[in-house]
Amino acid sequence: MVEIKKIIQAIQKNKSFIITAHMNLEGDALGSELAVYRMLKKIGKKVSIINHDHTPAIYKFMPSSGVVKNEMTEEKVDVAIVLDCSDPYRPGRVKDYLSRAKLIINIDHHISNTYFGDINWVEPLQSSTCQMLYTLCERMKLMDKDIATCLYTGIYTDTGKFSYSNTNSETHRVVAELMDYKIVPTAIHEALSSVCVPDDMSFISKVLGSLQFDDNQQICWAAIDNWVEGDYDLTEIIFSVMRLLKDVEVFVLFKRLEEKRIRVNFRSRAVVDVNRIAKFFGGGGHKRASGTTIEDTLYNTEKKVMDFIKRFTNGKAKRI
Ligand SMILES: [Mn+2]
Repeated sequence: MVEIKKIIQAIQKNKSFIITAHMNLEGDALGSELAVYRMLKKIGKKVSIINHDHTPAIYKFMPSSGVVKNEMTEEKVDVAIVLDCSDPYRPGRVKDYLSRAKLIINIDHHISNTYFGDINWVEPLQSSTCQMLYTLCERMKLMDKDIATCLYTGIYTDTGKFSYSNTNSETHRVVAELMDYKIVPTAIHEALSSVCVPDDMSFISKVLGSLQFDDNQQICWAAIDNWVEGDYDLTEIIFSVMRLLKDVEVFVLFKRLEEKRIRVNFRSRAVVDVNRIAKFFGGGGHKRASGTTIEDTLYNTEKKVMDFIKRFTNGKAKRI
């Protein structure tokens, strides 16, 4: 692994760093950022985390979560470390700050990664960016309980609590090592499982009441015209209920963020490559989880995406 060596050298040689990850922060993005932040702090580097979005409430239990900023105050910085991002647009507004860095390090596990950095460490077979960072952290001999807590959180969320197909023996070996640092998995599980407030429940029930299906009942979707980004991200909750449907292969959520700005999330159970579907519409991600944002009305977006998926799967998602 030549890239990991280059990254360690770049960290040792340079003094000031910014860290960022993708918009719509989740466990792997934040866990990666906070782990790298603490690693760099431990060896005396000047470092800040800058994100497009505010930190969702459920992740505030992570050590150092309070240091995250939304604006960059530094004029120049030696290195920008971009985590869990398949392309340089995923950090949203923070993309404009990347030119203030002399060097960009791209660490990611998305198969759709565009190798946009000066150093690109990309491993699509790894469950999460946090699983990759475990190796970096151990090589640098910087692991401690707080870093282990952040890394465990990212692996836990990106593997759907160790249930998705990206979970392999290496994932469990890494988690076993992390547990040796006396992290408290039950507390992490509790923090990540208490994920909404009463108002969210009625919203979720309306979405579930509006689910639509293709003729073969293998594709399930919902078009939501009043999506509000609240304290809690309801996307995964809704998908987790949709996944209870036997024999459904593809799950899609259309979320109207603005009149002509629709976030589309794709999930598949076992067969359909939803990364290819997202890519067709300018997005990306993984084979089993991907997304894109489309500048059009909710009605038009739903129609063109669903037409495409039905053609793509030939009406028989199981046989693809
Ligand atoms: Mn990830």
